[in-house]
Amino acid sequence: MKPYNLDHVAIAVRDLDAALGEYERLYGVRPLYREVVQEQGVEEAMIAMGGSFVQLLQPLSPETPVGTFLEKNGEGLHHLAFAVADIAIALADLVSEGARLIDESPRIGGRGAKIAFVHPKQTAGTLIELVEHADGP
Ligand code: CMX
Ligand code: CO
Repeated sequence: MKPYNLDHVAIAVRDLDAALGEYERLYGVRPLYREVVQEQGVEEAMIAMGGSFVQLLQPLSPETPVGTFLEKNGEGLHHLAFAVADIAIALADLVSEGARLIDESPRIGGRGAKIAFVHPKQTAGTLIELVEHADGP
């Protein structure tokens, strides 16, 4: 299932309004959309930057993945997301290569996309998300 295209770079933030304010003031960009994704325990905002996106993530509570991350590491890079045309094929391909999947089958993320995560310990401490967009890559 190649190629993998960079879809977004995700940053964990404590205060989404404040982070968006800084992005707008410094870089003149506003989010394409903001959405609460209960299943992932986040409120997210997606900022278009050329061909890919910056995703800002604020946890809905401390015991969510992003809440735990913030507690341990503070604000900063949380994951990279790679867009794929067919996430089921990509996951099967990764399993056959010995990938350490967090999600063996896809979950639903922002804007109805199918998403799945690969463990950060396998790729130089970087959490990887796969995304299959509902409206195509
Ligand atoms: N990037 C890099 N390393 C990370 C990490 C991240 N985002 N999150 C955790 N880790 C590291 C920790 O530092 C820890 O390392 P050490 O063992 O060296 O201390 C190790 O992974 C285990 O972390 P933990 O704090 O004990 O947390 P868990 O194992 O309970 O959970 C993870 C980690 C990655 C499995 C969990 O965060 C997860 O399932 N993430 C996927 C879902 C997610 O992140 N959703 C939010 C984004 C939604 C979206 O993009 O739409
Ligand atoms: Co993401």
